[in-house]
Amino acid sequence: MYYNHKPKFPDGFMWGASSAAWQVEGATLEGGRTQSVIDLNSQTKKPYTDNSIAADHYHRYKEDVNLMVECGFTSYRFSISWSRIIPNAERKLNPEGIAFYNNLINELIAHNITPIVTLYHYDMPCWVEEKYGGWLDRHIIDEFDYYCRVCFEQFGDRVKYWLSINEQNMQICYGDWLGVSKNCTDWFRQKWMINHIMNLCHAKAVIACHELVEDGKIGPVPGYVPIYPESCKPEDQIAAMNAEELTQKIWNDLYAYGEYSEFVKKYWKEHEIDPDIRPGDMELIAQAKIDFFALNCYRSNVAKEAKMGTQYQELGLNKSGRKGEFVYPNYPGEYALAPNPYVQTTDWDWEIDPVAMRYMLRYMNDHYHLPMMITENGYGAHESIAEDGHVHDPKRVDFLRDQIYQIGLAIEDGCDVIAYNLWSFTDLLSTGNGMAKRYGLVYVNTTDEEVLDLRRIPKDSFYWYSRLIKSNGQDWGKEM
Ligand code: BGP
Repeated sequence: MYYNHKPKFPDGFMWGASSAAWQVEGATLEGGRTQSVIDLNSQTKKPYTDNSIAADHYHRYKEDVNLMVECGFTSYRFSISWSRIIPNAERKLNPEGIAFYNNLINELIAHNITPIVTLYHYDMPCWVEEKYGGWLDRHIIDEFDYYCRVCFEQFGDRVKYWLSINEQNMQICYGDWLGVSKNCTDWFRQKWMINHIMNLCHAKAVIACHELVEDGKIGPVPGYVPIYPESCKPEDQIAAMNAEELTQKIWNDLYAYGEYSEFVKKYWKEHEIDPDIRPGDMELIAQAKIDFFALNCYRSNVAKEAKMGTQYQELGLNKSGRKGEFVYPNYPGEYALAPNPYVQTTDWDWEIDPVAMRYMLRYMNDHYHLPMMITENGYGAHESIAEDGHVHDPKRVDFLRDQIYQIGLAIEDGCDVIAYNLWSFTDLLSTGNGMAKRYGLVYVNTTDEEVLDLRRIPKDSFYWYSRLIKSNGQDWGKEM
């Protein structure tokens, strides 16, 4: 990538990183926390370690915040663990859990780091699941509303940026992988009921935030994967549009406009799907006006025509970290995905495509005209400590430089971007690959096979990022 000028980032642009409670905290059964469904899910992903220790952030949050300060962070996006706040069905609050987040928030604020807090990042408490059998029961909407209100009441005096549900679209698209499809007998149809229930949870969170948090702002967190047509064949373009609808636009339209799009209504009709929309639901959704979009973007996709009558093929994620194991899906009559010959890939076959970042920001700006913040973007890799005691991650530096540069170009294009929070600050557990797939600016000394001393070692990318953010996006670390 060649840079011919330095784009300007706005004053007050927030620079930081991201995490999720279940992937970073550990201490899953400490401090009054009870188990969540994703804890159990993580135990089944062998040969990878589970999340019982993770990066041990629960015990080392002060050390972690000190490192953020050293790096120059002005924001930190993390999630609250529902079962740490409300550990059981009696709805009794857990003072130790509340104290943990109060301490973390106070520590951040004391160092001028703005907390950006996700309410739900894949971690439904086991007690909710036991009581209601999972996401299909509408009682969850009230439980979630209660939990969100507790968070707003406890932390809303200091936390002004809130995020509702992390990657609802991905949870619906990859239900098995993220544990949402548990207890479903007909996932193809029931996922749309669950999706509707999640939309109602999201709407309740938005409404409660505006009611309870003075100057509070809240937005959803879609997982965004730009989709390019494989060729200029018109049918490939329609396939790309279908893929875009079925993996992200359906969700974003609802968040922004407060109603289901004609596309999804037609899709339900064609497939005889009843999402179980009840009187009053759409009024509630319409009332929930979001303040911004928080966007997670790692990679891009290529779509091509999938003719009717061709063989159905489900998408297969690369779960091993051995290149070439991703299975491209074929959904007859809708779309197929294909490799992109113009980009490199990671060991998990994720496309390394910085332009996707600019594409996403332009697309979202054009469609929704709302401020945006990046809440995830990063490079997952196999890594270890080098003989000199450091961790050298030149590919991550290249990845981040190229991605952030494209954000700068999107800002020049007119996009209102207010923050960049990469994934992740310390190494933490991957959704399916334990510690084998590392994303951190800071190495955490532990492995899937053995729990080591968990000491923190800033990687080369930490120092590179630090220079960039302390100069508000001017010091790129090499000649431009
Ligand atoms: C996002 C999730 C994160 C995170 C990231 C990387 O979709 O919001 O929780 O894990 O992806 O994914 P993975 O850990 O599978 O590489």
